[in-house]
Amino acid sequence: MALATRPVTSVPNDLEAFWVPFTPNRAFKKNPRLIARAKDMHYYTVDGKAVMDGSAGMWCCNAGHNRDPIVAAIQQQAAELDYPPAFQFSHPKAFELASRIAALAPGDLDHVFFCNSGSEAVDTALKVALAYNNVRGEASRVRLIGRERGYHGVGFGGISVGGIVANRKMFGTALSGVDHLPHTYNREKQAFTKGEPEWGAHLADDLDRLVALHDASTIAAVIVEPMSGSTGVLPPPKGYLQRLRQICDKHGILLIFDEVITGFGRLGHCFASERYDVTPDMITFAKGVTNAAVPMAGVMASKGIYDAFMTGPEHMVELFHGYTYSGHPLAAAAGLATLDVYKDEGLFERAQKLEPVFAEAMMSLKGEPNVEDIRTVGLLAGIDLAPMQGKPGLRGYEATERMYHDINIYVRVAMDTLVASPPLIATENDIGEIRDGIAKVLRAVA
Ligand code: PXG
Repeated sequence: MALATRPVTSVPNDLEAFWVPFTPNRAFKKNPRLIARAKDMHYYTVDGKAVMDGSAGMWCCNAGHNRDPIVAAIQQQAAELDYPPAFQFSHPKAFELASRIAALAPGDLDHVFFCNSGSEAVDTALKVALAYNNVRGEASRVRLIGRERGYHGVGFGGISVGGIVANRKMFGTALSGVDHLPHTYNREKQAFTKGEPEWGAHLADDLDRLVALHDASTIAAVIVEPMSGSTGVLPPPKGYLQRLRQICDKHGILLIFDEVITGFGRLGHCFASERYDVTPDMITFAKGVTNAAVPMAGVMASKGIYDAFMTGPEHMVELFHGYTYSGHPLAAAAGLATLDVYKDEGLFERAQKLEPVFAEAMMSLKGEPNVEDIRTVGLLAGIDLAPMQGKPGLRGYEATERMYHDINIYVRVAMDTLVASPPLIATENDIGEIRDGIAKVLRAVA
């Protein structure tokens, strides 16, 4: 039976128990937005409407939804091996996937530590940075540097180095010894830029200021998203990441790229690191690695970092860290099938080819009501809307409601910014449809 004509999942009659994450629960439960199923570019709501997915879920279903080879791989794995112990034992597919990811990684990032979410990957990378400095005899390097407007998940490590105020202010002081670089967005200098803005590389020099303040001997690592996603798509200014790399090298500071969003094709390469020709010491990834079909994330570390731990008695654990579900068989199977789809369908190259078409389509929304800025890079666009007077976030929330209930399109909204990041399988027609859908939404909330 065709997907859209199958009977729909029933609507639950009690929405109270589920505390919905990052969602206004009372408003949601009065008028819920429930998805029953998905295929390729579309979601299908519980009452059977097709909704164009303009954001690949939450930047994660890069190959489109419910892809047959990925579904089959998960089904087969579930029947074969549900779970082996993740510590002191493992299973073949975890090794196979790690090798495949290492082969895709830039430079000598040859080792993969598996986690289950981007937040865990970030906390893992920060812990590895601290522990690495211990094992190499530089235990005084305890400070971690993040950046304003950065999003690194919701663990205590991630919110500490992160720079989104609402995610931090309710949760005490989190980690101590953290400092932040300035963010790189300046509307006056950068408004309506396609790709990386010309202005702003000098902002990386602020790391020199932090080194002067704290001394390099106290700083373990700098973590940044090569392109800040959650805060509304802020591509790095031209030359900024190279400069950050140089300053880190000068002072023996590790550089971590959080590629949870940018990994697996979003910017037209497997990793943003490739697009910008800057190799960090660690990369965190999640989302696209399994096309979001099973939760999985990880950290890629350089050979130098991994080797530094491989000392001491061989029967002893080298890094006291890991998760029950690190490298879970269902995730590993989904990951292997996903990497095959990316390769067989040339989806990263496809994203690269579509970038100018997508940028043009998104920029053509300039002039629609309340549009204050549009930024595009890869298959990503951030569209800032003027907030309603005295009610920041309300226009954005209304956009989320209207698009689901009336317009049959979905794009992610953060406060008053709309973010489009379509699956990499999108056709030029799909991009046109997403563009027109967004235009309707903008007029509906004018
Ligand atoms: N780092 C980055 C750069 C992220 O974007 C995380 C870490 C955390 O991943 P987990 O798997 O713990 O959620 C993220 C997640 C949005 C949005 O629309 C962004 C994320 C998640 C949900 C929504 O801005 N990014």
